[in-house]
Amino acid sequence: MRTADIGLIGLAVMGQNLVLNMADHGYTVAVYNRTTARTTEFLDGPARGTGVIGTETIEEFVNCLTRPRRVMLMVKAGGPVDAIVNQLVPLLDEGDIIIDGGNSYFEDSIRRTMDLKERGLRFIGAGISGGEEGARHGPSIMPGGDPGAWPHVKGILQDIAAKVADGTPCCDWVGPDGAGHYTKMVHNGIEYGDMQVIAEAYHLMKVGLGMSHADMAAVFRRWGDGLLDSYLIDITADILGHTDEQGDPTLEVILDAAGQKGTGKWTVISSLDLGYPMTLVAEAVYARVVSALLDQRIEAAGVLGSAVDESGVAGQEWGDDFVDAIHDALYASKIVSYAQGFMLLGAAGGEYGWDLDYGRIAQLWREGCIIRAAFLDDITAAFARRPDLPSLLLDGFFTDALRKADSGWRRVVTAAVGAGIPVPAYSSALAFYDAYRSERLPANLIQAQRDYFGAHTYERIDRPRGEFFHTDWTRPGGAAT
Ligand code: NBP
Repeated sequence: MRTADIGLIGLAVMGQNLVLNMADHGYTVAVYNRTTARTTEFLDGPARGTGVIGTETIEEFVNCLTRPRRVMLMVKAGGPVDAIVNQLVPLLDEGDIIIDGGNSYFEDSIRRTMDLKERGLRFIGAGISGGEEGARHGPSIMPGGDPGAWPHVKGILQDIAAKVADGTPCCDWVGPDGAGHYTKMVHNGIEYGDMQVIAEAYHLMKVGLGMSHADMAAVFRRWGDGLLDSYLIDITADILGHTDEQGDPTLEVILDAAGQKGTGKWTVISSLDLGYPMTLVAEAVYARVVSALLDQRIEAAGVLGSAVDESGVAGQEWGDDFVDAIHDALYASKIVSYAQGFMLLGAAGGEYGWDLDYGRIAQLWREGCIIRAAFLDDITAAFARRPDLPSLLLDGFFTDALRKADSGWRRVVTAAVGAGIPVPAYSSALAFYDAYRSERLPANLIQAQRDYFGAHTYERIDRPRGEFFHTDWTRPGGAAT
């Protein structure tokens, strides 16, 4: 019987492409899929001639793996992962390894690492990004889980991962239990933010400045050669330049109701749980939610009247260099978004006991994944300068970048508000930036109100932290206690 270096379960789009990627790198892969027809189609189609071993039962699959067995799951996240794990457990031996490469919720990965450890098995929750193309030719891989498993899968996962220019793989050990899937979740949250800041630029150029699609595509191409050099900017230029058979922009026939699969929402929920601001990603998630209220929006546009004049009239006052100001608003907002993302990773590291290497995480995202961007090198450099940097906004490079972008950013938000063009990501990022750099905020009033109606007490600026006071607010000069 032929033996396989690794086995993969789940032959949908991601699984098939990862198998072909592994085969390209000289690994023999055994495959199993719940629906056998899919396995047969794969073996007769894309996998023909690759040496991939097809199996029809999970027992046959397990029996052809070299030890310790390495089983990668690429099935739908949630129940299907537990279903397959439960089928595998009785068939595996001590020390065997299960790698979940799907978009699993990090708390499930924490649970699975513990449960499988108790059964003598080793679990890895590996976030994988890059979609079909990444899976086939080199994704970003963020593995976490049982550290004892890592040496046994490191070679394969780093071989199939994307590489940065110097050959460093976009795959490295992130940390224990759920750390890999948490990092992937934050990656996806940031992806929501990146997409929204680009969408706002398009909206301002289209309905504010009345620019043609060819001109907008050219702007995004130019931006892609500069500070904003990234995959999402490049594909946006392609999308804006795409026309149908009649020569009309394809983009404009696409219904403006955005979908989502939930990882952005998970990121925001975690940020609320940990008490850390993820305001830009939250706005990006809500922007999709608002877009999906299509029927209500159409009714409201009739009743309330849309503020947006699509003729480009709004932008007549905005000045010739307004496109440069949009660039600055986008760049500054992106800096805020990543600063928030890394602050959240820091908070999660503290909460869950993960010793995360933030500079290395930025490099895991440098190639292969959807948020890949030159900008990530600046983040790695910032954490090299100061590994315990509390926020990217405190690093000199980003401080300078924000100072330079400041006036354009404010100009864009002000103009957009004046014209009734929603820019939730740019404006919330600006609000966060202004709050973050304020020595004093009006939270003293919030504390006073809380104390007034609920006797929640407050701390004083002239006394050490941790001493709490209460005022009887209904009596003039009421006693402080
Ligand atoms: P899907 O998420 O669409 O999952 C389909 C696979 O899950 C099929 O192989 C299916 O088997 C299997 N499956 C299901 Br559904 N329920 C099962 C069960 N109870 N027991 C066994 N197998 C079951 O596939 P995908 O789009 O390739 O994504 C795989 C994972 O990778 C997901 O977690 C996804 O979120 C993640 N991911 C996807 C992308 C992407 O671009 N698509 C990118 C990054 C990460 P069947 O053939 O018998 O129905």
